[in-house]
Amino acid sequence: PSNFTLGSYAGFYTLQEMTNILDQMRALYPNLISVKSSIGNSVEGRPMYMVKISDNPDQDENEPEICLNAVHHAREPMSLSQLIFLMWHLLENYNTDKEIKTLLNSSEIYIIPCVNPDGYVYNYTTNPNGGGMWRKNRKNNGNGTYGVDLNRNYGYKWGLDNVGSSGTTSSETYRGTAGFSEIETTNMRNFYNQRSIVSTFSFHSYGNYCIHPNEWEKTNTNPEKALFQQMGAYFTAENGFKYGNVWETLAYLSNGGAGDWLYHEQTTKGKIYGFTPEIGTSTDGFWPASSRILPLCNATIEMNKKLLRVSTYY
Ligand code: ING
Ligand code: ZN
Repeated sequence: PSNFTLGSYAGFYTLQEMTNILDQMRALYPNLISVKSSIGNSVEGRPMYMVKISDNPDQDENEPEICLNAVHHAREPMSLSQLIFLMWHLLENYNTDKEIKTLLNSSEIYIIPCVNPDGYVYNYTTNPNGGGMWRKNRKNNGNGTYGVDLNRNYGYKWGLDNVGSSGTTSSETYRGTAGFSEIETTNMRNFYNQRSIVSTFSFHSYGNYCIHPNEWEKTNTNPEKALFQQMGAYFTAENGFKYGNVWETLAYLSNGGAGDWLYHEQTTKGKIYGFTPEIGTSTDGFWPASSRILPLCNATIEMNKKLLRVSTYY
C-alpha cells in the first residue's frame, strides 16, 4: 500500500505515530474507517484506541463483526506494523479490488491496534533504538515488581493448576491477582461484551505460528478441534505458518489467554473463533531488522484476508 511507511522507532511506530496514522486513515478514507475512539484507559492512563473499518464505519450494520488486535505484549511491535499494513491495504484497494469491496461491505472490522500501550511506551523509553524486552503491562505490583502478563489474565481457566502462568509477581507470565484483575483485559472484556464479534486474530510475535484453542491443555479436547485445524490449514496455506494449539506449536501450556476465553466463555453472540498468529521467524525474534518489516507484512496479508473471508460466511 502506497501510504504504508516505516516508523521512526527502529522502523516500528511510536504510540504517537500509530495514533497519527489512525487519524490520517480517517482523513483520507472517511467513508471506510471510523474516527478513533477509546475502549478505556490503560493502568497508566493511556487510551486504548479502537477503529472500525467497513463501508458504513459510523453506523451499526448488523453484519458479522471481526476483532483484530495487537500488542498484548509490549515487545512484539511487528504485530502492530503488519496490522497497519493490512489496514492500508484494505482502505487503498476498496475501490479497485472486488473482493475487498465485498469483504468490507459485508462485515464490520473492529481494530484495537495496541492493547498494551504502557508496556509499549516503556520499551522505547528505555530502549529508543528497539530491542526492549518488556512483555507485561506496567501495573505496580506493590512489592517492587511491575507488570501482569495480559495474555494470562483473561478469566477462563485462569491460573489453572499453577501451570501455564505464574503466581510470582516478577515472572514474565505473572497472571495477576484474579482473572481480569487488569484494566487492559477488563477493557477488552467490556468491548467484546458490548459487541457481537464472531472471530478474532490477536496478533503476537514470533515463530510463524497460527495458534488456536484449547490453549490450556496438551490433549486438545476441544469438540471443534477439527474445525479449528481446518481453518488453521486454510489461513496458513500461503505462508506456511504452523497451526495447532499452544502445546502443539510452542510446546508449553498457557492459561488465562485471550483465545480460550473468547471461545469458551464470551458468548454474547456465540462462540468466538479466536486465533493467535505469531509473526516472524525465530531469526527475526521480537525485533526484526527494519528491512524485514515489509517482507513480514507481506507474509501475513493473505492469512489476514482469509480470516475476513471466512468470517463473512458466519
Ligand atoms: N506467545 C504466546 C504467549 O502468550 C500463546 C503464545 C498463544 C499463548 C496463544 C496463549 C495463547 O505466550 C508469545 N510470543 O507471546
Ligand atoms: Zn506475545
